[in-house]
Amino acid sequence: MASNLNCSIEGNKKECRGALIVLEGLDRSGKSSQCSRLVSYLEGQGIHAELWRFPDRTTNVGQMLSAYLTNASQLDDHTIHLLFSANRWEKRSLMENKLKTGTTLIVDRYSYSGVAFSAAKGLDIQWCKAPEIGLLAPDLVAYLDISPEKAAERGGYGNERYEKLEFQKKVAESYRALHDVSWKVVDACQPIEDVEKELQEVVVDCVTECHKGKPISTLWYQ
Ligand code: DGP
Repeated sequence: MASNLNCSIEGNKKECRGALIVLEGLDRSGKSSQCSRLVSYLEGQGIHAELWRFPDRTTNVGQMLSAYLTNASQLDDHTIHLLFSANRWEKRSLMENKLKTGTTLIVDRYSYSGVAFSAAKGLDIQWCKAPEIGLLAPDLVAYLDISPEKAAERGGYGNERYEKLEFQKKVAESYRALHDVSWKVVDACQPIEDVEKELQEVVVDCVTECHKGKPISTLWYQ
């Protein structure tokens, strides 16, 4: 089955694009490890995949975000929200090119983090969603589900701005308000290999659908 997914675009005959797959969840839910594992797995199956993450701290905007997250700078909540969104917008056309030329993107956080973290501060959820309109819609959102308390037990948080139990509880509430039935919710408290296996199955199905020509769409769905 895997080799059938290895798409060839020779002669531009075969409809083939990569999938946009987003992993979301609280801090310490295991997203980053699972994203890396997924990319290795897909590559092993002959599916070209890249690991992406937001915020992308390498750009000018990303450096402002990094300074904010490490408490080196202070910014109004609305301002930082728009900067997080800008950080996704500055990558939009590259993402689209990658997808169209057959690369599957495994993305560690996306617009859902943008909305969940700002709504957790009390900003209106519709206002938070607005700047994300027109970004590429993921073909799959996988949510690594863990309680804030359990996540906090995992080796502790670092020193960044949002890594506090009380705030993570509010983020969890925002994710609950934001999620819909299309999300694949995975119990992140299972052994790491079980989480990995569950993700592999849905991701391969999603990549297959995209290779068959599922159109690229934009946010938001509803
Ligand atoms: P990470 O590099 O995944 O550890 O993310 C850094 C922190 O930034 C983490 O606490 C989650 C938060 N974050 C990620 N994306 C966004 C966003 O779009 N908006 C806001 N407000 N916070 C975000």
